[in-house]
Amino acid sequence: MTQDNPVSVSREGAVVVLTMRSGPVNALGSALREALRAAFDEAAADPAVSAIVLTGGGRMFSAGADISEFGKPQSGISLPALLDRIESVQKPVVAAIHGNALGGGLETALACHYRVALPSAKVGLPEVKLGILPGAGGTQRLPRIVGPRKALDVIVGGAPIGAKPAAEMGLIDDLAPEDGLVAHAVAFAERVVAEKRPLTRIRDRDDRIAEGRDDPGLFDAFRKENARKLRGFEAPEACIACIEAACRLPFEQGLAFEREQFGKLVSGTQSAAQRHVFFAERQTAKIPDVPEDTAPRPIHKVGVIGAGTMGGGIAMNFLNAGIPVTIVETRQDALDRGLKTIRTNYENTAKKGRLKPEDVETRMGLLTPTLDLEALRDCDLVIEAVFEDMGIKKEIFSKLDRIAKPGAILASNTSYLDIDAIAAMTGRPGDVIGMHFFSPANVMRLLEVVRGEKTEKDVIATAMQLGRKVGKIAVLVGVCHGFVGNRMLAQRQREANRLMLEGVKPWDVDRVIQDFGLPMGPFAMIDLAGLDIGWSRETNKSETVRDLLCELDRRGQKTGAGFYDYDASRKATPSKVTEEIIAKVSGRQGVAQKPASDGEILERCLYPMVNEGAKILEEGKAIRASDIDIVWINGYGWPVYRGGPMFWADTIGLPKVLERLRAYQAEYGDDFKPSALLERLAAEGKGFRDL
Ligand code: TC6
Repeated sequence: MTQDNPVSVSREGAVVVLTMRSGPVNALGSALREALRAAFDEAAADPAVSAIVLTGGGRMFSAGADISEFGKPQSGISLPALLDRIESVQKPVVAAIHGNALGGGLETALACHYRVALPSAKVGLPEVKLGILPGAGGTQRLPRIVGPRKALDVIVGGAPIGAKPAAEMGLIDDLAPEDGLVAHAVAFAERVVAEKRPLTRIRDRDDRIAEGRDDPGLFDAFRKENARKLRGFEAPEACIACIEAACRLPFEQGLAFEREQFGKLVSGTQSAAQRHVFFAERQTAKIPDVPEDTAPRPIHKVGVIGAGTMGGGIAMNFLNAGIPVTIVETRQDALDRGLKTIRTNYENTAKKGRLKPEDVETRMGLLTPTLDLEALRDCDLVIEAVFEDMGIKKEIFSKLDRIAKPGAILASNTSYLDIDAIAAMTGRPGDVIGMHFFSPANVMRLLEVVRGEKTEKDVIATAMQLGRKVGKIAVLVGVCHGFVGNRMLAQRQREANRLMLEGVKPWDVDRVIQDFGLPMGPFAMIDLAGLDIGWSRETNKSETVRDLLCELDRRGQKTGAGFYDYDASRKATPSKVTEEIIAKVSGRQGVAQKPASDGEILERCLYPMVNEGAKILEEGKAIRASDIDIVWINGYGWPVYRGGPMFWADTIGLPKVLERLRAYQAEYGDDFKPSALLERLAAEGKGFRDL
């Protein structure tokens, strides 16, 4: 075998050990599949070989099919054909699993006659998250070992499971000691040979699928239970149908059904979108002028200024990761309230069984509350999370400049304000950065890391890595009003308001946006956040719908009414009062009343966002279009199956987006003026993907 053969072969007595060695995750690309076929053929044909152990070199067994090959012409043996070959070998084949066996990786292990794993290993079928299904027999083999009910959880849920619970389900035959996987698997294989055990093929089993035949209602029950979570996604239903088929059809016919379903999904837009998101998430970590080996500054202690909803949520991220936090407030009652909220959050998580009761105390024990800003002097990172007032922020940063130790990173959680102006208040602007968390900050995955003009590279590297360490997806953005997420959101809000004044009901705008796949529409979102953010009775001009709603104390969900009326369980119903207010304001402003189709509502709300995204790229405020997609998916609930606003625009085709923007520009003016980048890409027949 040549040196770069992705399968290495060794012998332990009469047992052959095949080790996959391909890239960081042993993705089953065409070269590895071909090499496995050759190695299995050779070992099967060699009379001196009694059994075969298949294992992975490096960090894991295998992360599955090579995702980058999907949507391209296939070369070499297909994965299903390879697995047929492995299953038909007339000698025991034992998979020896460490790290991960995911997707096609686990399907490969399921085609082996036995599976041995380290207790620390994880197995799973996460294909559904890529908008596809386990298309190499996984939907047919898994239910035959674990039963259809568990198979639904594993395949439709997509979350990996530990080797121990997998062993309890019968998915793993034997657990090996952490330091002796291959030796254990070889001994296992030798025992199978010595005992002359018949070769078990999962395809031949049908005891476990009886559960699905006896209780066919279990599939509909599962559909109903998960309807909300699965709304809009195509792959989960296809997965369920395949598992149903496994219970109903002979193995070969079930496989054929699975192939057909897989083919439809893999060539569809949803899967393309979800694969785009997989790679886009990983891209965010790559910053062209900040080399990957840039040494981050050590962060042993974090300071948070402000114990309100934001500050408390931010602090929890670090406490959860075991990093001590000093939290500062200006008044004792506000500090007490903030601490109580954090404790209650932890206690509620513990009640749900997601946190050990003793961990509540461990985490609270890492938190030091204080009214004294000077207490931040030993912090390696200080995050300011007070309300959005430039004057106050400037004052805090000039104080921090005096208090914080040299080298400490000074961050602001501002959602809109100019980081450079804040940094200018210090004598160390290179240490200043924006860390914009999204509310609730302990839950939302997005972190916009805002790079100021003078921010040092190692400060950027530290913020990005720390974000990932505390479980966030960190995206680097530049200084501009609202950064990436809120800057684009403002476009949608402006157009939603315009539609409203033209007589389109807020609930119709919300319905269209929600049907598109976002968790809620613009008006429901304002009701949730509170209409009075940035509004006060003193400065009220009674000119806008919001002013008038606030005057009536309709400040959103928290007051039981906003654009909608809310009952005690916060269920929203359309409001006549709101309708009257809208009619009054639009009458006063002389806005012509004009109905809009659902299609127009969608275009007018979302195309200006895409256009703004293009301006953000033009100005270099985001590194790449896919970073914008990640912001919208993780910060605002943009449906993953639509791949983010920029990917979505590509699927529509930029010439069409451009043409509609121009049409709206003719009617409504320059709010719809297409960006130069959009014009250029459309003219060149390109998309954001080509940047
Ligand atoms: C399938 O199997 C379908 C079967 C049916 C067929 C008929 N392919 O995530 P990391 C890359 S579908 C190609 O940073 P970690 C990744 O992009 C597949 N590339 O590492 C990154 O590249 P970069 C079902 C892949 O340790 C590098 O490897 N399987 C694949 O944080 C390192 O990855 C899955 O959905 C792949 N399958 O996490 C599992 N996987 O360095 C997908 C990774 O150029 N993978 N890469 O940026 C994962 O969830 C994670 O990679 C992990 C390791 C948990 C395995």
